[in-house]
Amino acid sequence: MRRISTVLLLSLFIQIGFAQTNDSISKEHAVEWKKMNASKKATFDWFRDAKYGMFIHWGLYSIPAGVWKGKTLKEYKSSQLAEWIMSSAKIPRAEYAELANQFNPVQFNADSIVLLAKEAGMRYVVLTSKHHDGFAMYQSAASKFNIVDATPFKRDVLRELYNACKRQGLDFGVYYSHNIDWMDGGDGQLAEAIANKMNVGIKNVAFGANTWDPSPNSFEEYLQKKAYPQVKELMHNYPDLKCLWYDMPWRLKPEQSYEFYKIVYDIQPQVIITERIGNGLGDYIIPGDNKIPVDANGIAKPWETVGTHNNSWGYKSYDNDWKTPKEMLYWLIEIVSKGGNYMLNIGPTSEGLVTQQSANNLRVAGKWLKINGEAIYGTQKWKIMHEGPTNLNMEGTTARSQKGFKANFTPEDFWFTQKGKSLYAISIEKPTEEAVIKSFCSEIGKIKRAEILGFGKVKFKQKQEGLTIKIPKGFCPENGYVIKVSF
Ligand code: JFZ
Repeated sequence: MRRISTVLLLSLFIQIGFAQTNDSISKEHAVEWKKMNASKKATFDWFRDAKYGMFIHWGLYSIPAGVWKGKTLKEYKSSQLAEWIMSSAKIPRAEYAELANQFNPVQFNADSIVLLAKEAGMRYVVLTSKHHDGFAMYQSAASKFNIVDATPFKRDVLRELYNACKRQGLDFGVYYSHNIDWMDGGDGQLAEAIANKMNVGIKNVAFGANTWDPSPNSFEEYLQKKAYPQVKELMHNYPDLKCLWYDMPWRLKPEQSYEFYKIVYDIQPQVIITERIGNGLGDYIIPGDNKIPVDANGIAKPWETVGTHNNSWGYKSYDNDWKTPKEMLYWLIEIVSKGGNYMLNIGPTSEGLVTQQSANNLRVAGKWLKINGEAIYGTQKWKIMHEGPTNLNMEGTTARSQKGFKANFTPEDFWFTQKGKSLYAISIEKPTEEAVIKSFCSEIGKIKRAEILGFGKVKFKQKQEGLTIKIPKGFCPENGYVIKVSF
């Protein structure tokens, strides 16, 4: 069973790299794109400084929560992600749509979720405004299949989160599944892809398409009547967004990707767009889900790793493999030391609640950030990213769910960042009596001052072999600490 899902997911990952047709956008559009992309500098600067965000996957799939007709996703032998249940269990559209009648998350409170993000030390929030199931989590005039018109709840949760972010000083963006729409997306251009021989050498050309009960309309009709209008509504109705998280462009054509870029730009020119818009037209790179690039130096655009908190994006009732606070901190500092952003996901339940364990872990990591955030926010990568024996290769959601997260961090592990004239050495382990940071040897210049964040100035010796610091007696933080040095 495990075998099967590994193979499926592996082939999925391989295909995403080939997800585009061979042609590209017109020359005129390429020139236009460059101009639009270059005009977004202020948002890129914001993005690079913000570092840590909250992803929220929430929709009708939180009701089945990984179980359909008494069978878990495991038994459906396809994607194990809870938000993929409509596809994995091949649920007919009309039957899936009935979930809306039950969706009544009366315990949802936007302010407490945003407060949680804040306590976790996150600087921005991105909500799934519409996922692959086609259900909009906001009031949409373009499709009645939305939370206000189709549920007894009748509240626009996107609006509520948007407002709560404004009140509490966090930035906001939206995820929008532009290409995959199992409810209204027709065949997702599958027939055309086959006719154009896009399937040559590829195992599953139908990936992401609704093959079990596709809507009778054409994909073009879906674009014109639902997808483009919905993106326009989002841009008109929720001003000052930071980012638009398009996803899964498999089979999308270059000019279609371009249109998705342009309609956003025309209404909110500052919004930066994920690589997954397709066809190379993104403003920032997503190296993969739960995946940290081994070498980030070659990534020319800003980038963001997105991570699940357990091993699913949407709420999955039987997955309690939560990242511990230390694991979260590891992901964050490894990513930040390589110059990227980390957006960590929560998947609220169908009542609108965040699992207790998930919230607790986020808050513990947030406490660390309260003290040590100076070494994270607004920093840049240094010429050295890490020293010490720990060397993990974070290869994606499936790998983590199957192998688990096994790491023995040591007091010799340090990750580095820089800001102005200061360097930061970040540890996530309890210190021993003495800290030795080899990369801070005399060669890098004379260190004038050393300090432990949240503690104060400390004595140090800088030699050819590195910097040695006596750790103050009784200083023993469970999840590590930061040494700041200035020149
Ligand atoms: C996509 C979605 O299908 C999924 O439900 C979730 O929303 C996630 C954030 O994004 O899944 C992907 C997309 C791309 C890769 C992996 C999973 N990839 O490129 O490795």
